[in-house]
Amino acid sequence: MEPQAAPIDIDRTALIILDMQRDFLQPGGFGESLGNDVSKLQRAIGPCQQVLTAARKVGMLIIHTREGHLPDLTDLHPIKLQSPGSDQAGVIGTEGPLGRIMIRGELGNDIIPELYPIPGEPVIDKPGKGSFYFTSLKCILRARNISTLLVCGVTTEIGVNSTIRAANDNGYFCICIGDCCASYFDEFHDMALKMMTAQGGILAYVADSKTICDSFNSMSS
Ligand code: C5J
Repeated sequence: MEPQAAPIDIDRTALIILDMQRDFLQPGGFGESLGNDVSKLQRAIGPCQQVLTAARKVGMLIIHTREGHLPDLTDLHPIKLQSPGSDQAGVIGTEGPLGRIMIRGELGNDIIPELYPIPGEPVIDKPGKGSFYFTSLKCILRARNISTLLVCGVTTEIGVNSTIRAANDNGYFCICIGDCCASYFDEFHDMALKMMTAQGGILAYVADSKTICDSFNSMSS
């Protein structure tokens, strides 16, 4: 773990698996519509599955998120829809092979089968990149007295980074599970992790899935 080892208190820790949706990970979704190579995100699936299985075994709070919008687009602000000059201009809400892009209830908006939530695991639908923006996340964390977040998912530099920055400002200690995150851009993934751990872990600590699983497994054995 970087910058140093930190103990994990299962009762006060939540695992957040961020936006592991078809829209980002599979052909025909939002990510590909922006010209990205979605195969670059596949590498996070296996490690996420291992952490998810180990977290379920120790009974930790597990939260899944999905980025998406209401079918009538009333929660989509014009900046996000149009982003003047960006590749994403006008894409959200249009029909694609996985249904309407980034719209709640559509196939593409849902979580990939490999990491599908089971009953009892909260699923947070969020209109923004970060997980605190207009969601009930803080409420759920407070109700369970959570102080530490294990964060993983896609993409490292956008959804994961936005969530960790807001979590840090809200007083949560974050550990990002590096190999459970992925980006369409290798250099952004690497730099996003570096930015978190710089200056003694100014935003978060970073660990790999093996370290996290070993720590869970030692608790459950
Ligand atoms: C993006 C995200 N990349 N959750 N969202 O638009 O990373």
